[in-house]
Amino acid sequence: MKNTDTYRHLRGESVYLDDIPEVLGTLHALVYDSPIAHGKIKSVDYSEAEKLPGVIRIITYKDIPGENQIGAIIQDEELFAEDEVHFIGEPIALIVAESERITRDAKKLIIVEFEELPAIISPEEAKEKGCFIESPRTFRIGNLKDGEKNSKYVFEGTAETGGQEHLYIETQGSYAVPKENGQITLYSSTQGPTAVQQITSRVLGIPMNMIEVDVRRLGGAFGGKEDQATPWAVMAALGTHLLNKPVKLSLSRHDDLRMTGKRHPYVANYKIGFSEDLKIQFFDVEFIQDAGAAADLSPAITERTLFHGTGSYFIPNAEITVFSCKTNLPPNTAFRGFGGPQGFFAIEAAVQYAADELGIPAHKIQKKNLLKDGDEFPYGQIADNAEAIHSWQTANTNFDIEKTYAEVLKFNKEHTKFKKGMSVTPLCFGISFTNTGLNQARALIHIYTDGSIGISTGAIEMGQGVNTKMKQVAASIFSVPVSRIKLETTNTTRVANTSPTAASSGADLNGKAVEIASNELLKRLKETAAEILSATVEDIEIKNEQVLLKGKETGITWNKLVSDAYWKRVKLSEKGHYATPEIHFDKTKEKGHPFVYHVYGTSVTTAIVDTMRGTYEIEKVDIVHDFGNSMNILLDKGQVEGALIQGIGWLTIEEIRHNEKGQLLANALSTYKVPDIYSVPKEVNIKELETEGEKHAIMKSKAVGEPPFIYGTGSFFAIQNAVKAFNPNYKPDFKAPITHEKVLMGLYQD
Ligand code: LUZ
Ligand code: MOS
Repeated sequence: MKNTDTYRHLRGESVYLDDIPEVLGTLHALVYDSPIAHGKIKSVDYSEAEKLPGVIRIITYKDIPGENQIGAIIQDEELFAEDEVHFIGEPIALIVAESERITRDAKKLIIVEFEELPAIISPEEAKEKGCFIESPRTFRIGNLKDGEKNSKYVFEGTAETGGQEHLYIETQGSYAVPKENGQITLYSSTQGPTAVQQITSRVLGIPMNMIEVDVRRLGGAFGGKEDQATPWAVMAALGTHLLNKPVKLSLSRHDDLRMTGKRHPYVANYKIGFSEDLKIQFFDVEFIQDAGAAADLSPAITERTLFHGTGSYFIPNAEITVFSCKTNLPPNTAFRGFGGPQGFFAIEAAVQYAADELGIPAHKIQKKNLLKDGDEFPYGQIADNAEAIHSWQTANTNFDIEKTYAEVLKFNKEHTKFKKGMSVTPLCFGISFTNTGLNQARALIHIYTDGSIGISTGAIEMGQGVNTKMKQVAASIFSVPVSRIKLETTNTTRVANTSPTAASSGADLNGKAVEIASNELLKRLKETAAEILSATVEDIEIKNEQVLLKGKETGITWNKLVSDAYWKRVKLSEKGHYATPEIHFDKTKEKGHPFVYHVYGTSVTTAIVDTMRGTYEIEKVDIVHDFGNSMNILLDKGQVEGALIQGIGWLTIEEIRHNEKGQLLANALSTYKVPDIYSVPKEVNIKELETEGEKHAIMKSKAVGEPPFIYGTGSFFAIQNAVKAFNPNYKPDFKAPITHEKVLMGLYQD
């Protein structure tokens, strides 16, 4: 089944924030932001800007009726800077005018004087100076000393990953419309409508029930709108609150690139030990995370790095520490994988480095250390239904890892102008918000008297197809065609206290809530049918819009049943509430059972490098992925392909750079290269791992949004291996991204 939005997307008919018709009298807003990375605000002069015809008001922290505070996990971030600025792009004021054009002209007339302070641009410097977002956290299993004792080979090294721009096609934005009595309807391109509502309430000093957040869909998000959609919505709402007029704030691409956070860059320093037979005996790793100037979601992202510090391997003795470091850059934020990919890269770099030193292919080490049932993760959870070995073996059966490797060797013997490299990537990704309390969702279902169905959930449609999945859940329970079901906007008045659509859990959590509500309604309708037919409920079935009694047609259609139920005054609306069972985590011990299940998989990547130019292509990626029992293989394969290419982009060509003043150099699509059609592997094969499906996943169909991002890891090592095949003097540095320039330098390093 296709994504039910596809037809309208292709015709340009789908409605995004900018497509909402503006109410007459709508004002437009633009943010005036800090041009320096760190400093004191000495003086501000808005007078010239205020005089410009069409400028309605310039709003600063002084106009905030509630708290000037937008921090969600830690309250350490002002909406508008008061005395000090901490990064380039930090909002200082909001210009509200009759048109967007006027706001831009007014911005040029604002004069602010700063006293510049030293800026910290590197996380290592922040660590040395003790600038942290929170105290470092460590996960431990076994004992490193035992591990060292049992090790024949010990290696030490460093692995680094860079930032990444989300590049959602729809930039951040919001539109606030005043309603009677000070109420506000807030349209926002957000993954977290409740977060927007909470923070707006805090800043405006009005209760949450005065603010209705409504979201039709997003033009992409990738984590960038989990937390960082909030400030723009709060600003629009503040404008509306102060002026009693509709206010729209939609970021230009340049403003969005400059002002919003990215994926967190990490530096990992590790020590790893192996027994004679190449079993990992210990892994001691310290991650230095660049959090930017405020906490944002960094404490949660730190957690997911800790949880994925041992990758897909069982390591009996491990110590994983993350230092979340405060720098003078825009606060980094959620991005598909949420700290997990950075963890995976470090352990895979350690394994690859060890393999290089030992003169063997990395897959020989990987294969020996895969997780199996009964193995303990460093956070205390015991692996069950582990598919690491199964997916590896299935990859081997279908794609013959040794043969692929032998072919690469053979190619490299016969060619010098081009060299190839291959790499295997095992995947094991934990599903559930690591903050246990967030693992809940609600759905509201109405069956109308004509038999059509309307569903509201807390899930945000951002192109991933969650609405299609919600329709599938209800359609299968009611046995009606999907076309009879409408997915309503995500709206905090209909479904309250939503968790963000994040952590790959949108379909699971909201789908389960739809399932619960649908089953309740179905039960009621069956009881009604039993009453009409003077039969027992157990003998009633509803199938293909017909009521069956003991398997035989009764002539009662779905429409008639619904209508009769209404006239019998049966409740045709239901709210479902789902809370993930079995999960818990004790932060004081750093142990528990945080994930309801894990997603596994194995990918095999082959890359080819042009040894004269340093350019490369990903030739092929063969994937065996654990979908559980996919409820929609088209959508799910789309997620795997998209995540794979986004992962490849992160580790190969996407390079976030700042100058020493903290200015973003990669500030446009001319200076920040994202994957295009040429970056896409020439061949991608995705095979479904055969499993029984997962009972805690919606319709046994496992979460799929983030896990396959990890498959991109293989591109880095495959390219690096190709360079090694050309230049025996090459000293790989395990610093991602491995850009074409870096490859060229590596090819001719001596
Ligand atoms: N967001 C969050 C996430 O708040 N908690 C998580 O565990 C998470 N994981 C992945 C992506 N977003
Ligand atoms: Mo996310 S990284 O918003 O699941």
